[in-house]
Amino acid sequence: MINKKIADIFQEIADILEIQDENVFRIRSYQKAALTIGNLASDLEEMHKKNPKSIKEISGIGEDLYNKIVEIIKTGKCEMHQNLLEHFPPGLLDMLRLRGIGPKKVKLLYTNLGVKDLKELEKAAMAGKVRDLPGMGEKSEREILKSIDDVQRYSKRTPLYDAVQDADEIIKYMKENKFVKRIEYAGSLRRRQETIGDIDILVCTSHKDNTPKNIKTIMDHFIKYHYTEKILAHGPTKSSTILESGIQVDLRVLDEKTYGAALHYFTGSKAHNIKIRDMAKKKGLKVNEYGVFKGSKLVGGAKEEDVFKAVGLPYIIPEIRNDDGEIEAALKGELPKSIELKDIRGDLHMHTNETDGALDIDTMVKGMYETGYEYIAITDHSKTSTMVNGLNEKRLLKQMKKIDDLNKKYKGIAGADNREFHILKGSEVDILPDGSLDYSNEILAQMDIFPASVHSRFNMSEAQMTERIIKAMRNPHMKILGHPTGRLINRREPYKVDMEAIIDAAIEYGVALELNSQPYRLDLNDMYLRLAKKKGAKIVINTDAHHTSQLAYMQYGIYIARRGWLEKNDVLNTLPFEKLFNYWKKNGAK
Ligand code: DGT
Ligand code: CA
Ligand code: CA
Ligand code: ZN
Repeated sequence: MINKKIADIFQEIADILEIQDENVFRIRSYQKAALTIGNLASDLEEMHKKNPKSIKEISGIGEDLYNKIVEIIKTGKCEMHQNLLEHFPPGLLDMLRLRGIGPKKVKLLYTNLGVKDLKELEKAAMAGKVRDLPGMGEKSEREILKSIDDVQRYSKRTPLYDAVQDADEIIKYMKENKFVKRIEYAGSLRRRQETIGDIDILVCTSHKDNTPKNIKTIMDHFIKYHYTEKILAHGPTKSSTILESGIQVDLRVLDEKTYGAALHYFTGSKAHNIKIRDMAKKKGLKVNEYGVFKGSKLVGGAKEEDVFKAVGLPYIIPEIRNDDGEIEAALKGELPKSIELKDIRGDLHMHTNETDGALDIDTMVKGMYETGYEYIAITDHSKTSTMVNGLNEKRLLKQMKKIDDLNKKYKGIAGADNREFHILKGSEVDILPDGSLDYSNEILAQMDIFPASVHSRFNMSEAQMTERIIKAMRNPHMKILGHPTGRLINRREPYKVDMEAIIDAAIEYGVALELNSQPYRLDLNDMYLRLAKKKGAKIVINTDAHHTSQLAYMQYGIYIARRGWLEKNDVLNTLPFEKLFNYWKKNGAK
């Protein structure tokens, strides 16, 4: 229907006129026309064909608007609209797509900050420049950043966590087809990269079922998936769609006889594949997505291991297939013995509804107990974080008392099933801009453990930020640096900090670096984790849970830890309770 197009053009005219501060009545007439046409039941093109006069009878459509409607029906364009666009930064209109941003706010942002598009606005908001404008504040600044992220979803890479939700759901749905013998994801998703370009799904059928007719039923089932927004390709063995969430899904169907070779190939990374292929060539073999070949004879490929075996390598986990040393390490027999979820014995960072968590302490502790951990730490925000109702000393001490009671209670429970369960007293203590911690040493000394984190003044210079954090690490009570770079995936850049210097200081002062498992943090990232390990720093993997449902985020921390080549020994919360505290006694501040 042409109505939508006409309504959109009129709305855009109204928006531009409003940003340009034109006559209010003129603006309103375009706005009203856009609204009316948008809600019109009959098609304007049809009306024009049958009885053009009937268009003029629509309320609010005078001679001038009528002519424009006819112009758009005939030419697809409106000259006045085109003229307006020519003298107008086009990015300003994108800003109108943000929640809570109308033409008035766009004008405010444009005239005061000179921002001409979403990118410049994002930069200004991240630098904290938006909050000081009249009618804005910290909250609207945050809202703008969040909204920019939403708008850009289509063009941006999807965070791992979001892609996994989509992929798991579609896999569950695909299993309804009886020819699907095995189904799993490949590509960057299987390698657990922190963001995903598109989802690659591989379906394996038995050899007997691998007929064009059967495969067609799989493909037809796939494109009928309820959350499909667009079908990009619908082929005999490969189809691609875009889901409502905006992410693309590529699905391929394979025969069990060569499934392993395909799984290896489509897991990538591309650079890893190329190196494997070249190694095979040197051995007189050919490796590709169809199998391992000697001449034209298929000599392997049912299992992924066949590919590695063919080139004389042990199995390499997907998370490190990035051609940044894994093949060399495998040749030397020096692959990491990668950490696994079951190695984790405790979680040392979580919040309750005393600050910004969703649940009370009893519920959080109960959820934690049920995970089977040996120890947990309650770490609500400290007093300077007033926006999240950070605990002053009085409330903190009261919470500590409550933890004493809970420990007594759980000792009873733990006694029954003969397991250890320790609830530790802590806080997520703000590292203040001057590098001091948000409670006195006297208070800090009463805590068992606490991550200390930067939550304010992100815009310091690199030297200042590095100095700030290192000064905090010199505090003899500090044992964990929380989310060390402060980044939020797709939403907020890390603050500027010399991470190598931080890692060195962490080793010197016996401070562990946190791997925060919140899906949009994953902070430290894989690259820094690998550097930290190489230098000899210790890591703690925490969930920073604000709800019991977030305890499951530990898995995401583990994915990233594996990508960072971490082993059990690199991660302190794989230690039993006594050993953990002995470690800190021995390696604590000097
Ligand atoms: P993404 O989707 O951008 O997050 O990253 P990937 O790694 O999932 O890349 P994608 O979806 O383009 O392709 C999936 C895998 O297929 C990739 O990891 C390796 C393999 N692959 C794709 N193109 C090539 C190629 O030209 N050569 C080789 N050797 N492998 C390729
Ligand atoms: Ca992909
Ligand atoms: Ca793909
Ligand atoms: Zn925090």
